[in-house]
Amino acid sequence: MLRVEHIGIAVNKLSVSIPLFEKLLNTPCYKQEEVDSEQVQTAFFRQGETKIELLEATGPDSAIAKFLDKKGEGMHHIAFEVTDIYAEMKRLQEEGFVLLQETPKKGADNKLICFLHPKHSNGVLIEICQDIK
Ligand code: CMX
Repeated sequence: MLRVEHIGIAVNKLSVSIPLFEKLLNTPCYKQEEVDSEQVQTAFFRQGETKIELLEATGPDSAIAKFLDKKGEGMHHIAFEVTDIYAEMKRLQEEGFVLLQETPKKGADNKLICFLHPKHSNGVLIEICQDIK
């Protein structure tokens, strides 16, 4: 793992949380992007070497909608950048972690991504990601 690439935070309304995080971080939201496959609308902030990703659900079947229903707003996942996502998925599987995808999928911010089930990582949803070149 190279670094924490971003921290994902589930929010009810980006229209409320974007100005809140702009004030908190004292930096503008630099990008918003809808990810149809995940049924989410995202908003990104740079914070030094890492990013904050706010996530609003765009449909009832979204993982974010389910998370908000169950737990309410808050930290949703930590994403680690990797150099070779296929090799890292193989390594993590061999170490006993449970991958939520068999092959990487396209995520926000031009990335290939894969999630690990939180039940096998101390209740923390982990994403690994790699830039699509
Ligand atoms: N962090 C920690 N625990 C979580 C969690 C999260 N983000 N989301 C769910 N859980 C917990 C649930 O509370 C539940 O705990 P209990 O068994 O103690 O009740 C457990 O994980 C399993 O939950 P589940 O009801 O069996 O399954 P869900 O339908 O809630 O799915 C998960 C959970 C992680 C498998 C699903 O959310 C998933 O596949 N996530 C990956 C994709 C994703 O999160 N996409 C949105 C972000 C996209 C982006 O960043 O662009």
